[in-house]
Amino acid sequence: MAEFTLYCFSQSGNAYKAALMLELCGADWQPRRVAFFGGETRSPDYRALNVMGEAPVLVHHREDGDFTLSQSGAILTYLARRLGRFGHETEAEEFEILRWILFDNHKLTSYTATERFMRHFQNKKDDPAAEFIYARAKGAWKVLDAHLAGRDWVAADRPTIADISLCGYLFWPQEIGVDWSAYPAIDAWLGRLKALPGWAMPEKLMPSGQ
Ligand SMILES: N[C@@H](CCC(=O)N[C@@H](CS)C(=O)NCC(=O)O)C(=O)O
Repeated sequence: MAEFTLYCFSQSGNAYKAALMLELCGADWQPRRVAFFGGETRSPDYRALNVMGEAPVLVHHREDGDFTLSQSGAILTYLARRLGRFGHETEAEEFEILRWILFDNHKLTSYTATERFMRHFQNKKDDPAAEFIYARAKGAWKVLDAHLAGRDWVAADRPTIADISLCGYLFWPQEIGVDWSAYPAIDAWLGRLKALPGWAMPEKLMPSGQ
């Protein structure tokens, strides 16, 4: 058995954050497909694994027993500590990383993922709610673009789990309805992420949840 099992599916940018981290670290891990579109996250068995009913869930098979964790931000923080990669070196960096992971979870990923779900999976582009959420996502992209102008990485002089969190949905520009040339700093930063050894698209790392 691999050291880590990740409950995931390829359409999930949140699961991708954890899968990408594992892959970039060269960790010994295996995906466990979540049949998301078949409703698995609503099943009693899944709720017993994660009361929040969400993917991803990481299981670390440790000598002292299995350690189970959900929430991509918590998973990334745990993996950075355990694997010694993409974490902070100073207290200032620790809180800069936390600040951006919180912004990502509250604003950037949440609006981007919801907007993509309505646009791409439900074809609800003209729905007023979808328009509102799209505007909120664009606002978050503008914040990230402004922050990245003149710097290579989000929270330090090297890639950290803040970068890995924020990029979760951004390699699907068509599905989220954006042309990154309008956000040049994000465009360049996504190029730097793609150049990291071990980088791969979500579909290469995880099975489909369809
Ligand atoms: N903040 C959570 C969000 C996780 C999340 O929303 N996952 C989606 C799949 S991308 C999910 O399982 N949603 C099920 C639901 O909301 O009922 C994280 O970062 O892990």
